[in-house]
Amino acid sequence: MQSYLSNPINTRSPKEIHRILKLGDNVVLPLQAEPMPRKPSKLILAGSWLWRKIKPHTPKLFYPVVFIVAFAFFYTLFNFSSLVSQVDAVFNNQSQDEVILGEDIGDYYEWISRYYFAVSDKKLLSATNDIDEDGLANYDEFVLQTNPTVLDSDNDGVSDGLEVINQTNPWGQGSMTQDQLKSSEPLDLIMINNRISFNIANHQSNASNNPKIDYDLEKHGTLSIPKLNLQVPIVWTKDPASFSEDLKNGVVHYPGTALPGEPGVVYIAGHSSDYIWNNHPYTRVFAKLNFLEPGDDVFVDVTGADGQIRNFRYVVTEENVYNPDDQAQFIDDSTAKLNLSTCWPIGTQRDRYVVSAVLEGI
Ligand SMILES: [Ca+2]
Ligand SMILES: [Ca+2]
Repeated sequence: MQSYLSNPINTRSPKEIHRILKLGDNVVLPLQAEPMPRKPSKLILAGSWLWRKIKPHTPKLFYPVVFIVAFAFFYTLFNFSSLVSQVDAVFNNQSQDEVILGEDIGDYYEWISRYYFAVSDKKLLSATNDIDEDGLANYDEFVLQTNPTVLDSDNDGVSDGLEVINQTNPWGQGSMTQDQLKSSEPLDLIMINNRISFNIANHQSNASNNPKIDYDLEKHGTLSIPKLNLQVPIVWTKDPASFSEDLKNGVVHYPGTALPGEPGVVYIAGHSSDYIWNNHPYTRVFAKLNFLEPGDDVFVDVTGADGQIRNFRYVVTEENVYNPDDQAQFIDDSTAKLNLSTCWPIGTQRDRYVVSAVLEGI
């Protein structure tokens, strides 16, 4: 007889095991593990610990909690718009300076405070302000490390702004150094050029006593040059800071220069080129200004304070090339003159090409 030992139990079939143990053939042995007790999470432990601590004090805490919740509710209800504007200010309302300066903002304020010790006038210290009227905004001066309080840092008779346009060294003789050239690359030369001319024109006009005709300068004028098949809005600019924007809407009249029909020089500038990323209809509006000849007609429309449109006819007399800061292009008290101006040669900011016309009247 075969012993159990010679035939270990683990080699037998389940049916055989059932027979030995006197179990039925179809019995299935229950095989259920005891469920493991779940360990409470740290959060629940912390919560229950806190509750044990707070529970004896709940009657005392009830009223303060109700008060805080009610206060928060009514504060939000009554101050909703101001809360929204606060949040909006944090996320959206960056100042113009913050946008221009970006991560340079700390370095910029540290730099300009060396020149304006204990001055906190934001307008004076603003990145777009041109305190010394050399055509370079404070941020341009920061980039070039020129003095924002001095028009001509090296005292050679050429303003810092004009040195930048001419690519000469604002701190000494000769051309810009390689470092200066590299620093000046991101500067907006068109804007610098416009500021230079604006500042000169503004000084000129403040000194003159031209009688002023009452116009509605909120409404754009119109410049028409039949020979160039050109009709374009005239924006009566008030501030050099808005030059770049105004030039996207037409040609600009320099504030302070004469108005149409007045004695003196009506100075109007337009683009002959613009940066490639400035995509607007007036990027090359004055690119063909040099095709005008003596005797050609130029018409200017302007709206009077009474709402009536007045039309003036000017006739071309001469064409000249000036430096952007040459006062001669803004001064002529002998007659009523219109100067149409654009940057020259095309694609550069070096000079101003100026077509002059005198008032004929119609
Ligand atoms: Ca300046
Ligand atoms: Ca200089």
